[in-house]
Amino acid sequence: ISLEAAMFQAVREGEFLLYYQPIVDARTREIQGFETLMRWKHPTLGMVPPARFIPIAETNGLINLLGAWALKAASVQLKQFEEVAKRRLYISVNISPRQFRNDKFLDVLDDALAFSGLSGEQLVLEITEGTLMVDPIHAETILSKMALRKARIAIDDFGTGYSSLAYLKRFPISVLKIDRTFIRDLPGSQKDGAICNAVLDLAKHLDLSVVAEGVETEEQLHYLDDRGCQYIQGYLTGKPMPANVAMTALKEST
Ligand code: G
Ligand code: G
Ligand code: MN
Ligand code: NA
Repeated sequence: ISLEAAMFQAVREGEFLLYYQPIVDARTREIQGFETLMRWKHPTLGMVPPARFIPIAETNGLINLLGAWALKAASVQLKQFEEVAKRRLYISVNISPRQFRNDKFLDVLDDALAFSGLSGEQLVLEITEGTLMVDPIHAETILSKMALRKARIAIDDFGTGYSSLAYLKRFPISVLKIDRTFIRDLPGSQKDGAICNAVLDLAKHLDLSVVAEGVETEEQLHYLDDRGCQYIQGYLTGKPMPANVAMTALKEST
């Protein structure tokens, strides 16, 4: 059977899981929150990477079902993380273009918040520049409704999409996630360094938080910390991990 057909079966069989990657304070390395990353554990194919199944789900619409489940399950999971950590944390969830455009999206968001008891500020929704640019007028409406619920918006893969900086002025955005392609060759690459500095400077003046993605070395972390990047996400400070492993990481982080 095709991968697509297998996905419908996988939903019924409960083969989709959520992994969590720590987002840490660059200076203290204390875990501040987690990005939720979907995984598919197929009985014979093993772990199917999201790069293979998300585009299919985006095409056939299954992303709406999977995404609603992820948002709710991750919100509930965050409550358990907070019990272990005994402090406030946040959860970041990727929202695909099709989910963002879906009429039911705000209901899905309200349902996740009500069911989990999280407050809106504890939820970060990661969208790409492309998602915003498909239909900026519609995006503005949806984003302002999300802002009413206090959910925060992060621009994922910042700097890699086709967009204008004007949207940073127009839309209620809280977080920029610097794409890992700009981090990979730090600290050696002058060009990447200049881009990171420019993003950090822009964020500072617009009062946005910055998360550097794909940080794999101590040198990269120090370079970013020295330039005022407050939050780090990457293999250096934690790979995407199952919830039980994330709980152990939290116990060690607090
Ligand atoms: O975990 P990994 O780095 O393999 O993820 C690859 C890509 O899949 C990420 O860039 C991310 O945007 C996407 N992805 C992972 N989990 C989710 C999810 O729950 N929802 C959506 N829409 N995309 C996801
Ligand atoms: O597009 P998005 O930012 O949602 O993608 C996150 C993806 O980046 C996940 O698939 C995750 O597995 C991957 N990732 C997270 N940290 C690192 C890292 O330090 N290095 C690399 N190469 N990939 C990473
Ligand atoms: Mn992301
Ligand atoms: Na990203």
